Amino acid sequence: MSLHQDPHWPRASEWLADGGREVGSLGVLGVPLNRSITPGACDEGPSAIRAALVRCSTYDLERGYDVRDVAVRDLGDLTLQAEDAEAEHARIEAAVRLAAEAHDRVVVFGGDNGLTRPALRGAAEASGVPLASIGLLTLDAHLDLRTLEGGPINGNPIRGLLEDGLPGANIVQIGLQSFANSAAYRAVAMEAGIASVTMGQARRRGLATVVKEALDRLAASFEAIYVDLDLDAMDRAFAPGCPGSRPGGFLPWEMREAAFVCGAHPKVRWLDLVELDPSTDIGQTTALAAAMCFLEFASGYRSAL
Ligand SMILES: [Mn+2]
Repeated sequence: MSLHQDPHWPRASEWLADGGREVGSLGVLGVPLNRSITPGACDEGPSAIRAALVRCSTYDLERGYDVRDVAVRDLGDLTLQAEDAEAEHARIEAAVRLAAEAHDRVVVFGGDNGLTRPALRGAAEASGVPLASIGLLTLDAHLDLRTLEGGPINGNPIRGLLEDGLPGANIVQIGLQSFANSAAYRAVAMEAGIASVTMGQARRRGLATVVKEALDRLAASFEAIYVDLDLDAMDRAFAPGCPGSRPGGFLPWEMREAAFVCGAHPKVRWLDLVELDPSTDIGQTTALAAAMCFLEFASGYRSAL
């Protein structure tokens, strides 16, 4: 089946492939990391997000921006197969550092959530400021503070970053869910001074509102902000392609709004979209949500230029 071509309906996939116009500088890197606690196919995540972009246009009708204005560069996907976790992390860190040196903003298509640790480290190196000056916002159902014994996995990137020297006071976690975390790891978060907004709190106040507040608070103290957008913060019905999604999560429109707010914030330099496992996705539901969060982030960035 050949794709319908319409010069009056530019596809987001074409924008990503062609490079856009001249405003700003956005780099996109695929990181097909697949070391989940739940065995799966997160390594197919980057290509699934790219495939979903074929079904999206570049026009943000809601706000009047066209992301085609943004200069984008697709840096392709890292090769990670047949390496141990430490070697993979080193490759991810180096690749994100290069991407962040060359681009004003970087979006990473995951890959499981384990990539957040080396990606943030690489981004921080590129920015030339110490970890202590980097803020981290996670949109995630989970604390991701599991113990590091047994090596890095998708359940311990935040624990790893604490270990690396990112102070807990630099971290805000939004979307934490009941029955998806443990008291022991909640205590680790409290002890480290990590701020949190639970799913219920975010729902009552509005996700976009709490994200904006968190970013402004981090921006007051830190030089640059990394956003880890774990798609499993979404409701299970809208994220069947995430092993960790549960009933009661955010709705896709809330995640999209939050992604726009992040893109529009002057200190948010880096975003990852993680935990998409296309092998359990249904009708591209999760992949399309990921693709649209990416486009919302790009539109937010466009709005701020
Ligand atoms: Mn996570």
